[in-house]
Amino acid sequence: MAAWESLRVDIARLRNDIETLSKIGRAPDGALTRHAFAPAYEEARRWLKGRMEEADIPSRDDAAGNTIGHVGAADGPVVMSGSHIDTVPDGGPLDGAFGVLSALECARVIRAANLSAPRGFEPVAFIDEEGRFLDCMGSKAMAGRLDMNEVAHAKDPNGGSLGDAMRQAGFDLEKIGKAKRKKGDIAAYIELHIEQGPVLEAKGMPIGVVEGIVGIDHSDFVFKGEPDHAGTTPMDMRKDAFTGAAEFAYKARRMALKRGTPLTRITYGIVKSKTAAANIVPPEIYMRQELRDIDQKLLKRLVKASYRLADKVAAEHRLTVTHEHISGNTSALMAPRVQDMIEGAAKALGLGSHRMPSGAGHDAQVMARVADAGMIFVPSEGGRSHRRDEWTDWKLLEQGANVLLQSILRLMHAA
Ligand code: HGY
Ligand code: MN
Ligand code: MN
Repeated sequence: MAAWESLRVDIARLRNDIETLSKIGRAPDGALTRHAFAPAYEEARRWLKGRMEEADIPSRDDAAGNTIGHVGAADGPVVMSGSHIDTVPDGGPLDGAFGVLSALECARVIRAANLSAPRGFEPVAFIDEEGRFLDCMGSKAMAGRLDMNEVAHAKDPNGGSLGDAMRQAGFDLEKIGKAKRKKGDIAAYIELHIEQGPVLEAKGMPIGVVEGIVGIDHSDFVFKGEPDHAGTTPMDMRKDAFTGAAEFAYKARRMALKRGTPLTRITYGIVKSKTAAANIVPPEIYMRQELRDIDQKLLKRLVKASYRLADKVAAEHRLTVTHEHISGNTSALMAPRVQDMIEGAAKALGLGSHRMPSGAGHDAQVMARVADAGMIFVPSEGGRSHRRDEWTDWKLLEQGANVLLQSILRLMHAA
């Protein structure tokens, strides 16, 4: 047995980091929100770099705003691991943060062990995984997969531009292309994450080995009618944008259930009425549609079908509708050799594992386009995530972080 096989994470140190980071961006009402490039995010970034500095781990921010450390071999392809430290609005303390802070903990253990592995290791915090501006923006920049048209037009839900947000945080949108890493730079990418769903807990399984990650499409719809008096305009003489939008959402859901797979998801998480008045027939409704599936071709067909359905429903309601693709993520399979390594590392630690798909999007699906990629899941309490009571027991977090450490070490020593 190689000496590195007995290395383990320090859960007290990792716990301290998770608890500290969970206070950065926490409002007095308890909501935890760290949007990419916002002041709370930049405070978290400074704190993270400070933690690396304390552990003697050199770190840098790339041109897109990703934060990257480095330990071990100075040259050649690296093994990379991380996730994101941005959150959804009023999000949980573990989504993304657990993966970044576990990668940091692994870097500390590897740094202290003074390994002579052939490959170096880089912990990373990718910017804007949650898509304040663009889903997985940081990993897309690193993998050279940014759509520059989307970048130029990227706005947050309040209309703020990506360029302005980057400038305020000390970055330059014009230089974002410089974040792309050279081909062959990254030998493998591995990400540890909470499952964010109920499967592992229900199975009583401590470790999930991700086989593939769903593709995601975000599209905007605007239904337009007429702003008439809500009391005097007879029901059959209105052009009520909300009624059309609501019928569309209901029918699109039915269509996705009928034509999709068990992994198809359709969600309208942002719906806004232009007139905020109870006594005006709503003239304009904006909705963002999110569609997901692991079958990328089916996903495309469903998106197109939703556009056709919107046209049909709008016409039936004497409304107009526009639909526009905003951003997306391509589905990806995880590399079989990394899946095997994760399974082997779990087994060596005496832990059972379960192979499964991911219905959540992750930076790993972008990195899979330029490196052998893999993901480790730990159970989520009650399957809860994207909410403030998202949680996982410390013991399970420790086990997941040790599987990550041992998988990284295997990858660093692999030929
Ligand atoms: O939306 C997602 O699936 C991920 O949490 N960003
Ligand atoms: Mn998330
Ligand atoms: Mn996440």
